[in-house]
Amino acid sequence: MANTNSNQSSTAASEQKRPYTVVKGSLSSLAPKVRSFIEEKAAICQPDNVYICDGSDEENQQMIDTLLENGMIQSLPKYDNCWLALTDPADVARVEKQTFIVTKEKRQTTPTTLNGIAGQLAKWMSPEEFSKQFDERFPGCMKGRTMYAIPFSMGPVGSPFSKIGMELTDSAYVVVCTRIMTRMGADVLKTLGDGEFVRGLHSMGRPLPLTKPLVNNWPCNSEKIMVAHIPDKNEIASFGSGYGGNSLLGKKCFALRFGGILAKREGWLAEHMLILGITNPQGVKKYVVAAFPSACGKTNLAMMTPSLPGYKIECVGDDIAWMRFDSEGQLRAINPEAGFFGVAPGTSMKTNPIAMKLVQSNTVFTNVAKTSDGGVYWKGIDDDAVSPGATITSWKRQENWQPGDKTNPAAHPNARFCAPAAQCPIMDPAWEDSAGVPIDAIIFGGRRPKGVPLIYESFNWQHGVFVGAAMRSEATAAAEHGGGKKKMIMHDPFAMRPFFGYNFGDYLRHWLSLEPSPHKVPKIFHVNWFRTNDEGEFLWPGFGENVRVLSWIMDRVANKDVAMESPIGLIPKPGSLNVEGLGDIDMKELFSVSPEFLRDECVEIDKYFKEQVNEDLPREMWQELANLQARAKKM
Ligand code: GTP
Ligand code: SPV
Ligand code: MN
Repeated sequence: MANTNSNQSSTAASEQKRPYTVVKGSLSSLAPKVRSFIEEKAAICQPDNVYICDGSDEENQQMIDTLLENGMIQSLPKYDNCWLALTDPADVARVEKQTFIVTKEKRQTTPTTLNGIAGQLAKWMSPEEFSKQFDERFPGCMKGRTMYAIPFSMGPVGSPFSKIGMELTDSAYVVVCTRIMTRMGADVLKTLGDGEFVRGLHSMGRPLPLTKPLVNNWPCNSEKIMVAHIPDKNEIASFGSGYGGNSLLGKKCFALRFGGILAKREGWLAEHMLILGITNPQGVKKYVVAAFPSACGKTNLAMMTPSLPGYKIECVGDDIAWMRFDSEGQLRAINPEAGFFGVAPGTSMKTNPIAMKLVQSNTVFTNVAKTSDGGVYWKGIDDDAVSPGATITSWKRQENWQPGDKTNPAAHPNARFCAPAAQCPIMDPAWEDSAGVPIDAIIFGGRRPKGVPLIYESFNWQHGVFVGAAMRSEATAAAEHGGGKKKMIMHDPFAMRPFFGYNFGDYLRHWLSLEPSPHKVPKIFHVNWFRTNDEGEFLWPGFGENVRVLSWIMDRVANKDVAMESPIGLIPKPGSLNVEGLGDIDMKELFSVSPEFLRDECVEIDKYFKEQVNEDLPREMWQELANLQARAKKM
């Protein structure tokens, strides 16, 4: 008894000594590892308050109230429980150049590059350098603010494939969005017990009192952004940005970069892929995954409303897939997320009616425009989004914004909606099944205005891995590339360039290693919805019409004889791709592959492999490149 008492009084004494107040929850009720993580980071960041999140509705309301008070969000009374955040224009996307993996050896992170050329495939930082950069940023970074401790699960709470993380952040916006994007709250702590978890530390980097005024009431420190991953310590440290993948640490940092490292070690896959189920008019259902670079159509495909009668699409996930082979050798996928952080511009009842229905409630919009009757607006939204007489205020708060103003877009091109998956009208019945859904096809794709056909199939698994490795796509607004010009065609292998957590050469070897029996590896395809004519107009209508391509893929999965060889891969035999009712489509141009294009492409891939992967590139990839070169030569 005496012992217990003295313990209690010493705990009480040390709690008094703490320079911060625990305003919600209690440290003493936490498992030792969780508690010491919070205490250790709070001692460094020096917040005024510590708030341990339980994920409840009341708590969420408190966050919303805080954000309203701080002018960080506005209400959108046209909808139900929807909010608009407008950021500092210096903080609008992921920052690729400031994202690092911290390992002892550089080669664990980055492939060997040619003659010291800067690596683009995962940026390395040494532990010493990290320590220095950390000390320049984090000590005292939360002064005057509240540190929120968010327990979250990637994947359904308690499922054997799920993984738990804890994010400490000084942004209530991050709390609100993490509650949408993950399973978050008290249940997670219960399931975790004193187990291991991924440790995320995030700060906007604007302690109080401010040394200069905020822009747009949005705290950030854009000159000092750093998103660092320390796999050896299971830690992520993110500073200076409140936006998307920089601040919602469960998403790209945890589920892709750390997920990838674990997946390599344990023989599974963590990929930047949507997961969907497609049922054809005969009632056959298949699941496919697709990897397209950021802002290249994953969300749209995952929620597609098929134009062909009798087809049904159901959504499992729109951004990240965790996949493993089961004991029968069947590849199975789960979506580790619980929400969508989707691109708003371009979304309409015509292109993505499901998303339009999804965002009518419980949604946080970021950097879209607002109508005077409390609705949202962006480029490509339906005309009736603006009620008669209503005016538009742009994301930069420019009032009376006029449609047609091209210099100042209404919404930022990377404006996003953040909405709970559970309320998506076409979620697949198995979307939370912890066994995952069986995957029968893997699709790669990108924005290729020239040269690349609408659809082709790889000759085999090894060739498919090469197709992934050789992926290129037009740069988009989803990331700040640092100097990257808008319309540049960039390499984006597996749509993972910004998300590799370890050496890309090892990543390729991992993919190649998955082929042998008992694994039944899925067929691999490549699609391109974005080919244009000389006027720059899309040759393919896209969106709901993409079901025609998925239908051909289903035929191939069923081993139907509908493909023929071309130098780039297997393409549809004439008449096998259903284009009935599409009107004037230039099929010849859509499928043409010119020898000049293919030869130039080979030169470019060769240069990239040499410069960026060099000695680390698996021999099989050089062999596939040589095969492609040979096929191009014969044309
Ligand atoms: P991230 O969330 O950044 O990973 O992007 P994503 O891959 O989910 O891309 P998303 O589906 O949000 O699409 C990005 C943009 O491409 C939107 O503006 C869409 O309207 C547009 N888009 C999507 N699918 C198609 C298509 O089939 N054809 C055309 N022309 N545009 C499309
Ligand atoms: C992407 O860029 O691929 C996204 C958005 O899905 S973010 O969460 O910001 O990474
Ligand atoms: Mn993405």
